[in-house]
Order: sequence, then structure tokens, then C-alpha cells
Amino acid sequence: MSLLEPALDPVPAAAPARPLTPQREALLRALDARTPGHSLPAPLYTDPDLHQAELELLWQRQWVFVGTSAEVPEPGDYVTLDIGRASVMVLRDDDEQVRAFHNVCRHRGARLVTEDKGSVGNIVCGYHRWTYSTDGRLVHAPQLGPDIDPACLSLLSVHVREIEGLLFVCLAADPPDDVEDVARVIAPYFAPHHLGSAKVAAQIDLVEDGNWKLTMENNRECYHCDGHPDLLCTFFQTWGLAEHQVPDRMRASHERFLLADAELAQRCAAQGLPYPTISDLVDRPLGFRVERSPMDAAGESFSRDGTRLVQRTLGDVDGFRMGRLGLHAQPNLWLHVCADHAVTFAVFPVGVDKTLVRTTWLVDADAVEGVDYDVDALTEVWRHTNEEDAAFVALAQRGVSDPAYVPGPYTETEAQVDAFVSWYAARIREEIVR
Ligand code: 3BY
Ligand code: FES
Repeated sequence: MSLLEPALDPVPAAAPARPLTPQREALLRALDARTPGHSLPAPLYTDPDLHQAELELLWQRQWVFVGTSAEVPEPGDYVTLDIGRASVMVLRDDDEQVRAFHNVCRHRGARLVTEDKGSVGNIVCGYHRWTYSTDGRLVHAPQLGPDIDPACLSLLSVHVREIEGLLFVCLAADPPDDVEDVARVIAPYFAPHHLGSAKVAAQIDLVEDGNWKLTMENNRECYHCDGHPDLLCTFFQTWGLAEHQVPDRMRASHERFLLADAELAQRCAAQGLPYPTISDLVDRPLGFRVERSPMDAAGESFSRDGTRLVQRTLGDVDGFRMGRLGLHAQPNLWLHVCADHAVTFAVFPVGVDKTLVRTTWLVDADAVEGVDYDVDALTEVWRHTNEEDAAFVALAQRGVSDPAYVPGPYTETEAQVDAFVSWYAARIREEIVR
């Protein structure tokens, strides 16, 4: 079955149950073998057929984070993303709207743009020069016969939703509509930070040697954070722990957290910034968690001493000691916004055991490199953290590929890993019977 079929041929909600493909049946069996509260059965991390079924049932049907509008600042600017075998082109059209299209020519199907990012006046196919405007209309096709209506040959569009500068796409014909609920909840947290008018200071792609779920699971806990010495200069290691779960060795840091948390809550209240953590990670298609949290040391940014890395604030915040605004969204996003910069992480499966992590640093559009910030310094902590995480993910992939692997229990510090795999299992089950 073509990977694009679900997008082009939606299944009506009341469709009679159809026999499952062998891959989907195998996926269901693997999920049935899962013990709740434990890591997933090995085939879900290692089996190429199950991976293929997952691409169709999850990645082609859910909202997926693809980047920020800062990555396409001007009309004609585009980025391309591979979601399974589908290439999606996200671009800003001549009316400054962000659009997304399948990166496939309507003539004989050639790949349209072949770069990861760039800028176009029109989108011109490299094969026979069919030419599309930035809103997807076919505007030029040499020797097109008089019986063929170019209006029927626009690029196939992909649903795209911008939430305060964060871009999500959905390949399904009929995307889950909870994106609107999520937007309503998170927009007030993000609006003051003006991500939509920020500029990209740096972007780094890292390919990890592991299944994409291992990358996400690793992000959803700080149980392994002793492996992140740079990050721990400012990231409170007790993140995600209930009071009674804080180990003795983290007590001093946790006391600092409690003080800083109360102080930041007040500062946010004074500025009219929403503060409470809102977490709805499992039950909705676009599971999410939004939180504000103080940072340790100077409390401003992801530097070793916690002081700012950019000399201009990003957005409308009063002062630099604003900790971080964090967002997790299923299946593939985490991000942090400090007063001086934002850093976003987008995860894409490349193969069953290869995963792309794209990290993007955003700063105020008027911040000047070399004057207001230094790219090496700005990116250092998360470059190191990502490399450390990539090593953990590779270790995990090797282990779960070993015949001796038996899924093990999550500790009480891994509630959000559990939330992630529970979300995953619920979505696959829902979609498999649709
Ligand atoms: O959300 C994050 O980026 C952090 C970093 C360490 C663990 N994880 C929860
Ligand atoms: Fe694109 Fe022919 S395949 S113009």
C-alpha cells in the first residue's frame, strides 16, 4: 500500500471493519504483549515492518511538529521534511501565509525541491519545468493540451497549523481537530515571547542510532540527567518529581527550586504571564504539557552560570530572570523558551533504528551575531546535551536489539515516559480500527 493513501483516501468513520494487513496485525500483537508501566516489547523498536505500519498509522495521521515560522521568514522561503516516505514542503506564500504541500510534481511525480531548505520565486519542477506559484497553483506547463485544466493540477496540500510561531502539519485528509483546543490553551503562554517574529540563530541536525521512540522516551525523563553535566548547571534535576520522590542527594537543589519557583510565579503574575503547568499527555491526539519553571544559578538561560547568552530579550518580557517556558507535544516535540532565546527540538524517524533530531535556536530578529550573541556559546549546552542523549539512545537501541532484552519497569521518576508510550499505544489502537 502506498504511504500516501491514507491522506488521499480517507476512511469514513463508520466504515465496516476491514481485515488487517499482516504488518498491522503484527503491530497489534506487539502492543498486546506490552506490560503497562514497562518499556515496550523489542519488535516495536527493531522490526522494519512494524515501523512501516507505525509510519502509516501514526506519523501520517497525527499532527507533527515541523519547525518554526522563523525558518520561513520571507515569501518563497521553504523547508522540506521527510515524514516516512512522504516529503513535505513547508513554505511562506506571496501573501505571507505559511502553507504545506506534498513535494511531488503533479505531472509525472518527480520530487520538486531537493534541498532541505531554500527560497523560490515559483516552484519549478526540474524534470519538464512545470511551474507552481507559492500558493500551489500550476501557473506554467509547456505544451499542456487544451483539454487539460491546470486548475485541477495544483500541488496537493498538507494541513498546516501555526500556533504562535510553532508549525505543525498533518498528512491525514481529516486531521484530529484537537489542535484547536491545544492552541487555545498554549497560545497565551507563548504569545508574549514572539516566536513568530524571531530569527534563526542556529540549526543543527543530529541523526541518532536508535528508534524514534527511544529518542522521545529519553527526553521525557531526567532519571539519566547525571549524564548531562552542562545542562544540570541550570536545569533542575528534580524536574517531573513529586515532593515525596525527591532523593536526599537532590534536596539542596530542590530547596533552591522551590524558592526560585515561588519567585518566578510572582514575577510572571506581575507581568500577566500564565504560570500553572498544564499537562494532558495521554488522552488526546496532540498530547501536550506546557510548563513554566525556574532555572538554577542566575536563572536566565542555558549557560553554565545561568546568565543570558543573548543581550536582547526575545519578546515582551520584563527582565532576563524568567526561567524557561517548556512545551512537550506528542509525538515529536520538546522546546524551551528563556527570556533571551528559544530552542526547539523536532524528531523525525529516518528508519527503524535511525532518528533525526533537529535543534533550532531562535533569537530576537534584531539581535546581531557577534555583538548580541555568539553562536558557539549560545548552542554549547544543548549541543553537548544532544550528543550525550544520542549516546544514551544508541546504547538503548543496542540493548533492545539483543535477544536477552526483556521490557523493564519504569521507576516513579519516569511517569512521562509512561505517558508517552501510553499515548503511542492508544493512538495506534485507535487508528488501527478506523
Ligand atoms: O524536556 C527536556 O528537554 C528535558 C531535558 C532533560 C530531560 N528532559 C525532561
Ligand atoms: Fe514534473 Fe514532469 S514530472 S514537470
